[in-house]
Amino acid sequence: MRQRTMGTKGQRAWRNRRLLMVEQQMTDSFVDMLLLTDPEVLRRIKLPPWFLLVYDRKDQAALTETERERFLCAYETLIGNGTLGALVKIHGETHYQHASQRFLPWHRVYLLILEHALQGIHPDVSIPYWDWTSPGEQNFPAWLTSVTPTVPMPSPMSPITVTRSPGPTADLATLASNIPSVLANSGFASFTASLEAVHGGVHVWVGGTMSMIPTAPADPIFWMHHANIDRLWWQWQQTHSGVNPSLTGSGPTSPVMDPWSTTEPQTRDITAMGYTYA
Ligand SMILES: [Cu+2]
Repeated sequence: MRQRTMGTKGQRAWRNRRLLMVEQQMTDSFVDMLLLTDPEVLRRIKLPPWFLLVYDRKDQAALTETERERFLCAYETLIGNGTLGALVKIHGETHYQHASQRFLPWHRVYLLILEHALQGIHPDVSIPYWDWTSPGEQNFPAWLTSVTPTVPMPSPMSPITVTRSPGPTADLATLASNIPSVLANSGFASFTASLEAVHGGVHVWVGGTMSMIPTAPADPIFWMHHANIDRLWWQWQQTHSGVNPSLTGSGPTSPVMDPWSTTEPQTRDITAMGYTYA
């Protein structure tokens, strides 16, 4: 959806996004430069339709052939230029991004960083979500089975070659059958803990590279799986407004999503972060 004239919400979204990008020092691409432009200026100039202020993340099963190709092209470019390896390395470090209330906000920031990098290659690309809660998607996406890249890692780490050993459909269906009760949790602590547990089950179901924390993000399915987790959080947020992580300390309870300076309150509204789920 193109938003040429922004209301208060649009203005707030733009300001929040600009803050995020300045903090994350993500201003090296021209897409980012455009996103940082004052909305009043953007309103006056003509831009092609791919320049979206709030873009959609789409169901991977609904992507066109061209959308698949452009996603994979951008992903492979980031493998080649070292961006992906650097992000994989961060996931293997201790940022208390698992088994804590940081899990959802931390991965929300993490995905956005990859997504902006992808958009630096192809501005119309976003991270598709793999909706394994849908019976039609309870298998490994066929268009990705032959995508098993080797990801160079920052020295002195060895490159990671993606492998998988997906389990049976019935096991993925069993994992997915937990989601209604996960979404029925009314407190954030119980919601995130149960969602993280199901999420871990899907990592193990895919197997290989995805089953280990230090290697998982090398597999493109990692990002699509996490986009689905992020989407489920977003879905839960619709009916639990104001129910947020309780992060006030340091380490596992820090509100700062290190190694970035984005804080948990900045991750609460995905449209303010520039995206939504289709
Ligand atoms: Cu994960």
